Amino acid sequence: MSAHLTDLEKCMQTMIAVFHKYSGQEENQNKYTLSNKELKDLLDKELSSFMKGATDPEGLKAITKKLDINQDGEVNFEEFAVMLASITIVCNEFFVQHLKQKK
Ligand SMILES: [Ca+2]
Ligand SMILES: [Ca+2]
Repeated sequence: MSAHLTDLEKCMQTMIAVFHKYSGQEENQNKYTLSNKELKDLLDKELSSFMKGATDPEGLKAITKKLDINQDGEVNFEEFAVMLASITIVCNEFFVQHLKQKK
């Protein structure tokens, strides 16, 4: 099946797979949301270049607070997707700036 997916479809599949890989790490906890610890692990391992220095305890607290739209203390997939979208938008802005400078 995955052989027929486009790059963008694969990207979405990866987002979902990565989220669930970390959201289910803690046994006896909610398998479908990220706790603080699971979020830290995910950011450290999967977004290490983009999140440099952001995962110290204070930085992480600030990130979680911002992400936790429904304020249940955990990050669900919807909240995670919003975070990825925000980071991607910032990356695109850098990319466009870079292209404009090239002219
Ligand atoms: Ca969890
Ligand atoms: Ca939440």
